[in-house]
Amino acid sequence: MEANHDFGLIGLGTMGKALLLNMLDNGNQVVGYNRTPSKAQAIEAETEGRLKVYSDMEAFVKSIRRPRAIMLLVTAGAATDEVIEGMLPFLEPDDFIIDGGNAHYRDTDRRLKDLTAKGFGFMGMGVSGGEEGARRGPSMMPGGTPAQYDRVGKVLESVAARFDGAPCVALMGHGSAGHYVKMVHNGIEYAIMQAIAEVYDVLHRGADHGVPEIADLFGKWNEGELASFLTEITHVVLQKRDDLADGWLVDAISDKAKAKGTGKWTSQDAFDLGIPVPAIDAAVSARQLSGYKALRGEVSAVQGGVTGVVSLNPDVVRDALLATMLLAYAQGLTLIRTASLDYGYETNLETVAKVWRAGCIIRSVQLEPIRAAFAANPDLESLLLDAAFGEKVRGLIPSLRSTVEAAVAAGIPAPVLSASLAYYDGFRSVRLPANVIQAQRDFFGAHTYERLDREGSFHAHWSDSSGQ
Ligand code: NBP
Repeated sequence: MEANHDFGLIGLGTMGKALLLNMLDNGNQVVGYNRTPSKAQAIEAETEGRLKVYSDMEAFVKSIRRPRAIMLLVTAGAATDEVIEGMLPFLEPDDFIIDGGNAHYRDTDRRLKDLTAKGFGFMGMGVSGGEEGARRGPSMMPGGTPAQYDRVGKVLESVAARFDGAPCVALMGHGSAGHYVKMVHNGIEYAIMQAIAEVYDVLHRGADHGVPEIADLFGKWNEGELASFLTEITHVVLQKRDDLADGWLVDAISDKAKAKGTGKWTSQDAFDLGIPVPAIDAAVSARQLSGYKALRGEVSAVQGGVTGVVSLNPDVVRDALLATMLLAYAQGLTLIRTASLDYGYETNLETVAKVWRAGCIIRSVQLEPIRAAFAANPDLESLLLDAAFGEKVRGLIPSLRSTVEAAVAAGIPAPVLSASLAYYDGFRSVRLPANVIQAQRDFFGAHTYERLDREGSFHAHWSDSSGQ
């Protein structure tokens, strides 16, 4: 059989099919594989012979020129291992696999080690933008070596989203850096989505604004500093009428949100690294709490429901949302910085902000100034230390504080807005009450404490502290 393709893609589900069609449209010699033959045939029929799609792995692999480059877009976890195992017998030295699924970065580390030992190349790559992004231009976050990137850079750059002409794909660093950056991208996504939902709740339940009014606000906000993919789609979502009943679709949708785990992984890894990302933690918990719909009903029957009223100028709420969005980026990027140092990724944060400016779910007009902040100081430990970013956040904080105060007073939960404010207040506190924690730990566990006025570890005999 003649090998007449340059790039193969396995897994033509939502993302894989869209990305492969995008590659095809951009002049790449690509070939597809899908496990279920009927889907493979349907895609071939749809593309009227322009695309070959196999469901025979050997024939698929052999149709690609050596050394081969094959991308996977299958469900993360066991399915990815299964697909890799299934293709190994047909691979030859120097063939190269790119996993574009949402793999956990530790799985990527493992696969990289295993496949390198077997003489194959392997790269973990985050892909963001959903189906529409994959079809029209995603943001892509590969990890690996410059030589590996060179092997696939051309095809990736031909399909990536563009910002001011620059493709939204670049090397995120060594090893599993690409999947790490994608994981944190998703963590930030969780925080911003939840913040938008909280703002909706404050306006809807608290301030009695109707769905169309809130839709108009999001439309207006999307023309200014809040312009972002998530603001834009919220504007569209809130304008959608229900096809099955009277009213707005959003009112008919169950208030239980599901999750696939990338937000939780971000929090878990941030805990391991000792980096606070409280907005992401709060967003993960909020989704989990939303799942307890029946229990919420029972507790509400016993404790009473939310009855408070919020009186706020919508511009204040807008600024609260913008502050929260900026603080979510700040938390996520500090986490990536630490992971890069601890895991040896050598990630360039300017490059991360660069590829997030278009194509991905967390794209917003705020990412260009963030890129500029890291261009000016690549080692910036916190965006709050950048003069322009810091000044912007400082100006928005009174609005965030008013919004959180109003939500708290009304009994409307706003966990991400509140956690973001506490993050900001925590970092601008020269003195925090952790002295009390140190004292308590020393009291019950003789864990010792440090002092402000001298070096060393100290232990107090607390039980004889009768006033001395
Ligand atoms: P889908 O569920 O739409 O498609 C999954 C694909 O994996 C199908 O082609 C399926 O083949 C294939 N597959 C599975 Br499942 N098990 C397989 C196996 N054992 N052997 C061979 N093929 C197998 O997922 P998707 O939404 O396209 O997501 C794909 C990846 O991209 C995931 O890792 C996801 O986390 C990531 N991602 C998704 C999005 C998004 O917005 N959906 C965004 C960014 C990243 P079949 O047709 O035979 O069942």
